[in-house]
Amino acid sequence: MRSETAPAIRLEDYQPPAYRIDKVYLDILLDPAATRVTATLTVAGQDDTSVGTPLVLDGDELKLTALKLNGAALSEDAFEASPERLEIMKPPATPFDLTIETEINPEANTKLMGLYRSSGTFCTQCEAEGFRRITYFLDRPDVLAVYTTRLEAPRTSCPILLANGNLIEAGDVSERDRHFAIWHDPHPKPAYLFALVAGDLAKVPDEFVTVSGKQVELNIFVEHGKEDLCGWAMDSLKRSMRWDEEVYGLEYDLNVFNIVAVSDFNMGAMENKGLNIFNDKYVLADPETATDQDYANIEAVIAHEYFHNWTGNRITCRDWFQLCLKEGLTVFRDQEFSSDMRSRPVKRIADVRLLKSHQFPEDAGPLAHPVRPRVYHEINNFYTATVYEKGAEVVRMLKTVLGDEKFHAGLDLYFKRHDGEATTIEAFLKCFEDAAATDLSQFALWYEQAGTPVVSVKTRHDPEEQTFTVSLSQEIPPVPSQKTSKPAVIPLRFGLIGPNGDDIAVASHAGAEISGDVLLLDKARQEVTFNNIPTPPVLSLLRGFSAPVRLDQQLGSEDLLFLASKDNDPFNRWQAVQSLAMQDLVRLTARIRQEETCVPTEDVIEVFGAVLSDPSLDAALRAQALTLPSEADIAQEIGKNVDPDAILKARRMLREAIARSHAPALLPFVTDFASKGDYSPDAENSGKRALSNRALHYLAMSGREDAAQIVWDWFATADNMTDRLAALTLLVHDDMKQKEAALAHYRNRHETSTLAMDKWFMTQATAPGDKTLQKVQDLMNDPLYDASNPNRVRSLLQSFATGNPTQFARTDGQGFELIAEAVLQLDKRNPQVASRLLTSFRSWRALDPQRSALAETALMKISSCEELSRDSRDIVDRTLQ
Ligand code: B3K
Ligand code: ZN
Repeated sequence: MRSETAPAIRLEDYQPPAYRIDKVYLDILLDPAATRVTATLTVAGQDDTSVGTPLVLDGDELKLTALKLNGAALSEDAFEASPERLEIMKPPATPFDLTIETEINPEANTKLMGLYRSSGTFCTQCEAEGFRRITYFLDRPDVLAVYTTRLEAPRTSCPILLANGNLIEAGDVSERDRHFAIWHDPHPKPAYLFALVAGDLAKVPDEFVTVSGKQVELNIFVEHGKEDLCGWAMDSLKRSMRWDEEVYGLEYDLNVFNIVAVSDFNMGAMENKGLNIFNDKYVLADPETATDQDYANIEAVIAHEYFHNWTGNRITCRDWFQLCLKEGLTVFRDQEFSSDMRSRPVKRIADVRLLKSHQFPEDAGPLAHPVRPRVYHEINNFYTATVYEKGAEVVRMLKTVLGDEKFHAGLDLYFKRHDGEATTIEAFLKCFEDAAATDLSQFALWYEQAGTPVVSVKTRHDPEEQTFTVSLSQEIPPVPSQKTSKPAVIPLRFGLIGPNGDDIAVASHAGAEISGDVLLLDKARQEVTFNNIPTPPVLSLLRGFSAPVRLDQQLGSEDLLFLASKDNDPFNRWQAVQSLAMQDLVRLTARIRQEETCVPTEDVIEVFGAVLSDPSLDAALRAQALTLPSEADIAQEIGKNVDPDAILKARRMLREAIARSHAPALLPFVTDFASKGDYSPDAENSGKRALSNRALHYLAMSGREDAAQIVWDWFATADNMTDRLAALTLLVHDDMKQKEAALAHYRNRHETSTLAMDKWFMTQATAPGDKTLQKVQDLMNDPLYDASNPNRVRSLLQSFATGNPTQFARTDGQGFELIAEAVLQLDKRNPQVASRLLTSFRSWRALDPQRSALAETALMKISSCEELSRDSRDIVDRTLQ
């Protein structure tokens, strides 16, 4: 016996709703175990065809306690109610008010969807389908209503009462100690953007004056005592608001913008209209507990949620298939914001690293799906790297293909034409077609086809004709569930580099459309010839990673070395260093597997030395270039029959060779680029810290006798979390003798900071070495471990499954078993957290036969569970497909 797979929902079956809900009045009496929700919905038939159509509202684990139509109780035979649906058989033909009373138990809500409690605070998460856990509703994004929310609770336990929109009334209720607040949101919105928060929280206030002079009250609400950790988030919010005005002409549209930080949250944050709710990990920071990466993430997530106010809230999705309409576009916007705030090339490298490490494997495995999927069983499983990150790449390509001016004209038209609507990808693309007078039907394939295209390149120089010919082809590797694929439009930013390192100006060419430095590949095969090229150039292709493709260019090490030192595109310089390292790592892995002796090539070692001390590169860029491809990256490159142990050995071998060769040079980089005095999380200072810690990472393996001492001192004297965590990671991952002392020291110092302790759990879970499995098991019994807190589960189990390839894929199968067992346990409590953890099996077929058989056994065990949630059932079914 196994649980049933939920029915498939298909894009092609989309039908507009028969009814509109124009207004919603919610009266919510908050109580931890028995909250009473009275919803009055103003409902009207969409048109004449609705007459006589039953009104079917969605519910999820609901208990109906009363029901009235236009103020009169409905007779029992006029409706049918179950926890999952409420049907009014014959609604009136004219607009009517439906009053629904439900009783819910926030305290017992462990799924963290709908109304729940986090550390005593009432909060909500309604995207995608959580509102139906609060009241019966047409819970779909194309039903837009104006919401008024009245909240009532005891003043002592819940002095703060928040909902969407502007506060219009507040006061005491005659009953002792109770008070109320009424919030009104004038902007019609889908139910997934509804939010409320009630509890005893501290308020960090500020304000913002919009470009047209409107004063906006800004508040961040946090647990008492954490007020001092909100400064960076508030600063990021104000910069985001200004940036959206300056770059897109988009102004904020309510009197108040509230952010609430909670510690139990299924994902990063949520863009509820006027009331963003955040995982506190993306709000709270000080140098003592947050790393530079945390600061950068906070800046990006605050911006992302704020930018949703227009891309997502003012213009929302018609149905959940269009999720990338808001997510891809908003990720693109937050990436651009961070690029403007920081270093553009460094941000681009970080984004591409993320795309390649998260989205490429998804696209190459059983969970592959198009940026706009056509079918789903559980929508929560589609908040993926493909929808978000590849979705953002598609918007970026649109900009590259159209050019800045036409791209912005298209977006302006989109905001004008669709404001207040729930719309589609087709309507979005039509705005660019109209604004740029162009045809995007082939470009639209990026939304339809799954799989990462492989672009193959060959070049040839003819000295007599003085021509340089580039032969290009594109192909999408086979994707299960996708029978055929068509050639996409692939914008390839490029340069032809002459011997002195300068780009050659291209005077004349034939065979493809080239605009500026962008070549458009839009056929399966294309040959482009450049004229008047007397000496053979080096082709720098896919500059800035102008398209989410794999490049098969077969550059020799001579060309890569040339590009690594000469390419004036910083991204491709970084890429050349990475490609050199990757080639060597793949070669070393194969040798190690064959038990042949091998050593890293001198080229790679030299290029790392050159990068380290190249003053023309900024520190952050150097740190990025000096970071070897991860074990998972190498596994992906190898693609099949993967042996994670051999990869780990190869990677350590290369790291050690680099470290030993450059041993004398390393220490000054550690100390010269170290933080001095005042901490600032800005691009320059965090870049310096990144380089100094990268140098320390090599120094630890350099063979210096005092290496361990230097790392320990670095740890013990660090005055910020970035340095402290970098050293702790070395002590633990390199199994240095002071590691236990360091872990105890860290725990002692940070025991009261949940976010800092998440790092402590993660560091141990990702340590290579066969003792880690036992360690993870022990940590699951640590008093600080809490299986009900998603951040803690992710810091221990998700980081083990995704960040510790050799131990997750142990040849005794115990790594897979541990995670499978954890998935089954978590699934009963919180299906979203469980199904996310389950996706860590997605590359199981690429492992060697012994390991993939063990993974399959673990997956089968999950699959045979009788009471699996819809979320986990969907993932396990597709993973085993
Ligand atoms: N829109 C939310 C994600 C909701 C996830 C629901 N399972 C956060 C964001 O993308 O901004
Ligand atoms: Zn988003």
